[in-house]
Amino acid sequence: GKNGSNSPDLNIFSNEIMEEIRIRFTGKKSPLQEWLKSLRNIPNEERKSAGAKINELKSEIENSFKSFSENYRIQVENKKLNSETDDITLPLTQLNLGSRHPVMTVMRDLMVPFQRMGFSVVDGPEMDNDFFNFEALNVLKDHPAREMQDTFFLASEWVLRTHTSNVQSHAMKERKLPLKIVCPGCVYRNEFDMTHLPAFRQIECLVVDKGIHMGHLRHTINELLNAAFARPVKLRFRSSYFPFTEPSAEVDVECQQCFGKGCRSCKHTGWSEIGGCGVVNKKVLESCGIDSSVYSGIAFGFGVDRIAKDRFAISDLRSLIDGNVSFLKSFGLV
Ligand code: FA5
Repeated sequence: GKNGSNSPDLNIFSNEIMEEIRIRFTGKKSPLQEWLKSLRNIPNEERKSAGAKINELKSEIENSFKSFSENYRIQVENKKLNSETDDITLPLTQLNLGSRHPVMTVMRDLMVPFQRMGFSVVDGPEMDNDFFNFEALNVLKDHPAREMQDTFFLASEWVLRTHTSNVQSHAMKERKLPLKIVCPGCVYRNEFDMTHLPAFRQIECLVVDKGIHMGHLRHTINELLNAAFARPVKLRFRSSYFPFTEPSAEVDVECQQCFGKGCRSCKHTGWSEIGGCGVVNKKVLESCGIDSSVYSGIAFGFGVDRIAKDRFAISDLRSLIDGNVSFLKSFGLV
């Protein structure tokens, strides 16, 4: 080493060179080994102490080589570390994982049975002509049913769709029969309170084929809602009115907080309204050019945000959209 010290000079010595030197001094052909061999030529009484001395010398040499190579390793490592700019010893900052929005959790879960039952997923325009959102669905101008949905009007004949039922009219006019479609999407209404959002999501379902009836409707709704709530739920079909279905019903799910007993969340009714359904009105089939003496259809449209509200016991729908991160984080990755 430099100045007689044991610290290796990285520029002069490499590990390979040092190894060569070590072998020369302690290896099989080294003078040390020769001395050990020549021990047999000296008298018995001196052999033991001479052997011990040679071995002592040998281990001294080996130790200094060992400490040299250890120092060498440390220096190489330090040189490498000093040349690196990343400090791998810094503690990790906490990873900020996101969480799944409860409405997306419901949306994901309720699509599963549709996949299994072989439905096609169909998209529709959020900005649509009055014709598809209303007229084609038998919601005529001046019809009081127009008042049922607070419409955002755009230019002249254009509206923000008030329900995903507009996809029904597009599909029946533009697609080949039979139809077996499901349409998830955003819809818009001019209202805002604890149970009403101005922009919310619906899931629409439409089946048009020969021999389709109420039984298919009930079964499909059952499958869908059990998946959407991730547990079996009790349903109630309440007779109602929609211009595009006849007969029509509103679907209620047993309140998931009081299980029918009545509480504040269900306004003491024991039930929560989720959506509407019915057998497609013959007038609608005919106006879309479908022969209603051959084909029949069923349809329903549910509020996805309302399902999320009930499933996760959220008291105010508005908390789904006000961007409070700690509220959203409380759902984790459901
Ligand atoms: C309709 O929109 C019909 N198109 C449903 C339908 C489809 C009936 C096919 C028959 C055949 P309604 O206006 O009741 O119906 O809305 C359906 C559901 O959307 C409601 O039950 C509710 O769960 C949800 N919903 C309605 N308005 C809002 C709102 N402002 N915010 C959140 N959810 C809403």
